[in-house]
Amino acid sequence: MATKKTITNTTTSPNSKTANSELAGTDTLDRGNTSAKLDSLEQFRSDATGQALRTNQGVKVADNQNTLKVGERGPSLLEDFIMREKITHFDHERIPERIVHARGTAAHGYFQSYENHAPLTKAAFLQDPGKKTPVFVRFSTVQGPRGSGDTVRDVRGFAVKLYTDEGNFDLVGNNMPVFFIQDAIKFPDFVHAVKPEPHNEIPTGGSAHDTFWDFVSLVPESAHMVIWTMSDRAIPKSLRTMQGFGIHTFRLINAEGTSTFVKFHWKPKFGVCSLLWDEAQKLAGKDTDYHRRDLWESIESGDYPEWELGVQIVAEEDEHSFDFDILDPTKIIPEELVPVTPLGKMVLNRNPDNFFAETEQVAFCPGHIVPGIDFSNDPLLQGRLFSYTDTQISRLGGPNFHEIPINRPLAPNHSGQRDAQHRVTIDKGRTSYEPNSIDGGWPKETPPAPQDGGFESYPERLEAHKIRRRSESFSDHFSQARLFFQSMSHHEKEHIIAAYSFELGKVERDWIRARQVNEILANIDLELAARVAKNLGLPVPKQGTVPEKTLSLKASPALSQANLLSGDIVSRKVAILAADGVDGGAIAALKKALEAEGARAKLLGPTSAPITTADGKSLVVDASMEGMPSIAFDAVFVPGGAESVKALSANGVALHFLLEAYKHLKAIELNGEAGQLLNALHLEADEGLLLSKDTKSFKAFFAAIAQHRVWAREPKAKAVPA
Ligand code: HDD
Repeated sequence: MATKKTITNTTTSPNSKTANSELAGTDTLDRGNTSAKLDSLEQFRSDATGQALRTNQGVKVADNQNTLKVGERGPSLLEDFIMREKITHFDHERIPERIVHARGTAAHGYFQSYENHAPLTKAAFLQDPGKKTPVFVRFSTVQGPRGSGDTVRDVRGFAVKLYTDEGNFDLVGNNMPVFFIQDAIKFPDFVHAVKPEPHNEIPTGGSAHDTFWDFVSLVPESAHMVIWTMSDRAIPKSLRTMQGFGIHTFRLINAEGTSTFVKFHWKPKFGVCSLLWDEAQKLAGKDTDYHRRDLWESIESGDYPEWELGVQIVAEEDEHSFDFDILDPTKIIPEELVPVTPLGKMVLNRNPDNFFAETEQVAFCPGHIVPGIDFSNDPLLQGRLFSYTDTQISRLGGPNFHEIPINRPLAPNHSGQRDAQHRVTIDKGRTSYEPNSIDGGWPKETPPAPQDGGFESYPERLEAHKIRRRSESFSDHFSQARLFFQSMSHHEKEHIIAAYSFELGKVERDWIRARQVNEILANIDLELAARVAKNLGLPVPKQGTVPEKTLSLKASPALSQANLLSGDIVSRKVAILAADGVDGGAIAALKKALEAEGARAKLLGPTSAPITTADGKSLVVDASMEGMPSIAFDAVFVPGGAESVKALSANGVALHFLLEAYKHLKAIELNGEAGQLLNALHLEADEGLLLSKDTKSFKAFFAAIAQHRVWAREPKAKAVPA
């Protein structure tokens, strides 16, 4: 007994102060408001509240501290079934991570149709505007392992599972509308090239390495997708500020059996915007979970991420009326040619209860469709239909992964399929075959809609030779990459040039750099090729190697993020920098104005200790300036108050905070005496660095925040060492 007492005393109750501060300490950027955070953490423990600790066989455990031993100091006994069960289970806690898209985060929500889309599709979830169809959405990066950073330069997965009344429909897309390859047989080659190199498993979470650039410079069909990954789209500000795309052309089928080709689009309510490369790199170190945390916190605080689902519709008879093939997954249909028709909205309003059970075990498959939706012959999609179920068999340990709660359809499933590893259902009765006469023939086939809703494939008529060949209509690899580049705003073009220069600068082999510049970039755009060549010290190419095809469209404004902002400041985060002697009235006025716009403020002090205002009031700060760096905010406000401003002028952390926000082109307002900080910072006011005398109106400040960045400042800000 004596031994047990000693050891029990050294363990820490999960509700003790030490345990609580350890939990709070895992939060790299946000150490403010610990008790509120812990309250919200408690809900995730509730299922064991008031329950005895038991073994998996239901036996109550009397001692969870000590192995069964021969005497207090003797060897442990093999008969200790409690210890062995615990360790055995622990030893097998990990399952294989996804070969791609391993790093992810997810949320629950619903989809609601705007109206009855019966003329387009018989899919029930697109018919009744009153119906809320549950969804589970998993966002991911592609290259890095499960523990890699959120803000790396990469494609983001955007996988949506809709639990419709007619079965699960998975729309397994990305935040970019095209893909690297045209045929699924090239997927393992592409993935082997982009993944960390096999000899030293470097780099984690990025594509700036030889094998990736070797492959893409040899495979021109990747040119269009690679320019998207070199653009700001590959460093989204948040998961809720990304567009999503189904990429492939699909079919929608109505009750009369009419088929229409469609491309799926998700448009975010919060607008489309990105990090700057310097921010993305810093965040990858300072807060690996930056996107995960933002999604989680936005849902907890009621800023529900929302997207509009739309489709580009192409009638069957127009299949061949474009200067590209609509079956080619490396091509977009420009929105200027076929606008997006809105179908409904998706809202994410609930965080998962358990990461492993839901986010890790969810199994998506592009082959999960419902009546009213069908595939096209896109050869990439056709291959995907096989790969996803196959991968779950090793990842989730067998073919019964559809029984895991997060994968279960809401619609009942009586398939006659039986047994196999991890079978959970206790199938009753004696028949597991069809037809049968013992169970009255049940379960029976269902005739297709419009009567009863059995799935029927679109009876497309096909007549051709069995061959391994790529269609000639898939052979133009550069026109749309050029269209993309030429549709960018000035700053977006500059970022693309910088990204190619950065990535290729990390490539060790000269011939790979040169091939990418001469055989890929020069065929996209000569200015792009010349600028990158110059940055790499390579000869500037005079012309491309492939004759340029003239497209009917010169630019597509819908491709530029500059045209995709939300126009408001809802859920934007503003840092207020203050020290003792601050003008408390200015803080209150700003907070009130931000609240009215749906934006958020955090008060940051020199340390985490409360500060005292000029009129003697004590203010609790949300964090210290070091604890929550400027990269976690959209804008900065410095209130007046002579003493506070004097203290900030002499505080290196505060000055760095402001310089970094300036460098990252954020809106900054210096109020009252805080205007004096301009001298200490050696900066000049501009359209987003504002000086204000009073707090009557924050109109100019909020307008600058709504612009997301002060782009005009970018050339100047590059010279600022922050
Ligand atoms: Fe894939 C996962 C998206 C081509 C094979 N893919 C995966 C996920 C997304 C995509 C978002 C993560 C799903 C989740 O969150 O669990 N993949 C795409 C898109 C593609 C694409 C948009 C092209 C348009 N994928 C693709 C091809 C193949 C695969 C051509 C194989 C032939 N993808 C897989 C996979 C994964 C996967 C190996 C890994 C884990 C999983 O499926 O469940 O089967």
